[in-house]
Amino acid sequence: MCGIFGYLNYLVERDRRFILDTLTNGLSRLEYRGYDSAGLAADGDSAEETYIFKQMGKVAALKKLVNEQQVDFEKTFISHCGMAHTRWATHGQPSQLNSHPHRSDPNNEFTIVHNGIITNYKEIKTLLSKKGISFETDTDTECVAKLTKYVYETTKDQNLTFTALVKQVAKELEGSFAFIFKSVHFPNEVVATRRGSPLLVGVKTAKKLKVDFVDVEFGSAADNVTPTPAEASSTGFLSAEDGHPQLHRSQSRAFLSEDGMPQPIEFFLASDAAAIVEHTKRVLYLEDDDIAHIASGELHIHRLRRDEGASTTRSIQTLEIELAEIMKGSFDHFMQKEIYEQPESVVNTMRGRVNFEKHQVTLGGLRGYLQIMRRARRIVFIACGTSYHSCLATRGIFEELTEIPAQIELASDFLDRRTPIFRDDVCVFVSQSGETADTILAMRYCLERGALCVGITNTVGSSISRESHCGVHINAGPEIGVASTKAYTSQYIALVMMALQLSEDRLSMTERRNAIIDGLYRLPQQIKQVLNQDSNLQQLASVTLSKEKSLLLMGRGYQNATCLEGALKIKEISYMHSEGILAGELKHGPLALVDENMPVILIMTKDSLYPKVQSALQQVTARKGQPIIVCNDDDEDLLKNYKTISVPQNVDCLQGLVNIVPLQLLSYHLAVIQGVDVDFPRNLAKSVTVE
Ligand code: UD2
Ligand code: GLU
Ligand code: MG
Repeated sequence: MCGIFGYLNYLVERDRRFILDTLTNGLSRLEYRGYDSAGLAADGDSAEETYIFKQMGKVAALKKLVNEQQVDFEKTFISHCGMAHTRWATHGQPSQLNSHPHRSDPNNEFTIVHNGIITNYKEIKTLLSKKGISFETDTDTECVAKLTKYVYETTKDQNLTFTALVKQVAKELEGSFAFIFKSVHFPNEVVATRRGSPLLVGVKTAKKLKVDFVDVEFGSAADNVTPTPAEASSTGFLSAEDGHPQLHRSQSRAFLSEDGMPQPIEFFLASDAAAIVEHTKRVLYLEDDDIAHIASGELHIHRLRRDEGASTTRSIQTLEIELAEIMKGSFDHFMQKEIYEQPESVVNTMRGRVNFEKHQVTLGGLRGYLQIMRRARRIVFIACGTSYHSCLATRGIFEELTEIPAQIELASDFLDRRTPIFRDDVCVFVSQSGETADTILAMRYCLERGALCVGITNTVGSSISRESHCGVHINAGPEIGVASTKAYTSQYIALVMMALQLSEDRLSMTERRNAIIDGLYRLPQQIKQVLNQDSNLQQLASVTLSKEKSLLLMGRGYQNATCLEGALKIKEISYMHSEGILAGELKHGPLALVDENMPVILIMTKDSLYPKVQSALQQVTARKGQPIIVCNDDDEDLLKNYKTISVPQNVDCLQGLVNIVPLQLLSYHLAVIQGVDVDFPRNLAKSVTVE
C-alpha cells in the first residue's frame, strides 16, 4: 500500500548528497504505490546519530525539505545505511508526524519504515503504555518501533544480535507488513522482514558474486548473540593473520570474494523492482517471514523456524525488464495490474475488521454511530459512476439485513432535484478518491440539513473523509488506472461489512450473516480462480467481440449492478457502445434490439432468481440471439449448450464480486485490441473534481 526503499553502501565512499538523492529518487519510483506523505532516515555526523526528515505531500516536497537542511552535504561515508518511505495512510491522517520513518524515542535509537497494517497494534500499544511508554503518532507502525526498543532494553543482558531482536519483535506482530529496521545500536546494519507485503533486495558489486543464491539460516541459539569484540576478531574474516581468513560459521557464500577479503558492495531494498533496476539488475525476492540482515557487506537470510519442505536458498535473479515496464510489474497497464491485485486488495479491506472464526465484523469508524444509524428512517446512498454501482450492488443486502429503507442516488441528479433530506436520514457517500466534486457537494447539502453523513473512501485525509461525520476507509491502496476496478470490489465489501455490522443485533439474521462472512472468506481464492481464465477471456474478446459495435449485458437482482458496471467498464475504456439491462425489463423495450447480430452477455449465476433469468435466456434465444452466459462452474446444462464464462459460486449478495472480474478483464482486452491507452482513456480523469 506504500513504497519503502533502503540503501546501504559498504566500503564504497559516498557523500551525504549522493545518499539522500539515492533515497529520494528511489522513492520517486515507488510513488505510484502511495503519495500522501514521505520521509527518510539517514545517519547524522556519526552512525550513533540518526536524522529523520518527513514531509506531507509527494516525494518532491520531501526532496525540497531535504535540500533546505543545514547539514554538510559533502560529508562522506565509507559505510552507511539509510531508508525512506512514501505513504498511503491507513492508520492516522496523512501528516508530517504520522509519516514514516517512525522512531522508538526522541533520540531515534530505532527507526523503521513499514508497508501494510499491523492489526494487533492496539494490544501492543496498551501493553507498552502500561510500561510507561508514550506515543506521538496515530499510526499502527509506531508501536513496532517502540516495541523494538522495549525488547532491546529488556534483553540487554542477552546481547541479542539485531536479527534476533527483530525476530522477537516480528513474533509479536499480526497483520501484513514489510519493514526495514535501522538502529544507532547497530551502526551500518539493517534488518528487513516481510509478511504479506512485497520486499526485495538488490545487490551491486564490481566483481561477480561467487554464487547466485543465499543460504537460508535457521538460527541456532548462538546466532542470536552478538559476539564480544574479542570473539568477533577471532572469528571475523578481517582477523586472519596468514591472509587466509577463517570463515565465520555463517558467512554467506554469495558474498565471499575470491581472496576472502571483504569487497565493496551496495544494497538496495525496495517494495518494487522499479526502484532498484536503475542501480542493479541483480535482485533477491524475500519470502514471507524471511528476516534479512545486511551488515559488513553481507546479506543473510534468517527464518523464524524451519518449515517442512521449505526452500533453503533464495536465488539472486537478474532483472531483464526495463524501468517503465517494471513500474507495472509484469503487467502492461495499471488497470490490468489493479484487476490482478484484487485477491489481495479485498483482503486488505477486511483486514482487522472481519473475524472469520467468530463471525464478527467491526468497523472501527462506525462504532460510535451504530445506534444512530439503526434508528434512521432511511439510508440514502449517494455516489457517481462505479461507486454508484457499488451502492446498487449492495442495496439488496442492506434492505434484507437491516430492514431500513435504502435509497440510492446519483450525486448530480440528487442535487438537481434538491432531494428532501431530514435529520433522521443517514446519508452514505461513496468515492474512491474522496474528492469527487458532485459527491462532495451532495454531502455538504446533506450536512446542512442535519443528516448523519457517512463516507466510504479509499483516501485517508480526502475531503469526504474529513468532512463526513464518520465512515470507512476501504484500504485498497492507490488506484491509478482511470477505470476503477479494485476500488469497486473493495467499496462493495465495505458496504457489505457495514450492513453486517448494522444488523449484528438482529438474532434472526445470524445464520444469514454467518453464511455471508463465510462467503467473504472464500472470496480471494475465487477471484484468483477467475483470473486464471484470463487467456480464455482474451480469446473471447479478440475472436468473438472485438469487431462488434455494441454489447448488451443482462441480469437481474444482485447482478443488475454487475451488468451496469460491466457495461460502464466496456464503454469507458474500449469506447464500444455497451448497455447494462435489467433482465426483468427486457420485454418492456430492450428486447427490440435483440437479433442474431446483437452480442449479448447474460449473467446467470445461481441464486433465487435463476428461473426468471432462464426465461430471459429463452426470450433472447427465441430471437436467434447467441448469448454468452456467465454461469457457475458446476452448471453442466449451460456449460454444455452455450458459449460460457464460468465462475465459482458464492453467496447471492457476494456473487457480484466474483462476476465483475471477468467483465473487467474483458473490457481491458477489448480496449487493448482497439489500441486505446487503457490507463488514460479520452475525455476522462481519475478523480472528477469538477461538477
Ligand atoms: C481507524 C484509524 C486507525 C486506528 C483504528 C483503531 C485512520 C485512518 N484509521 O482505523 O488509525 O485508530 O481506527 O481501531 O486513522 N472516517 C470518516 N469518513 C470517511 C472514512 C473514515 O469520517 O469517509 C473516519 C472514521 O469514522 C474513523 C476514521 O475516519 O473515525 C478512520 O476510519 P477507518 O475506516 O480508517 O477506521 P479503522 O477503524 O479501520
Ligand atoms: N499502516 C501504516 C500507516 O498508516 C503504513 C501504511 C502504508 O503502507 O503506507 O502509516
Ligand atoms: Mg471514478
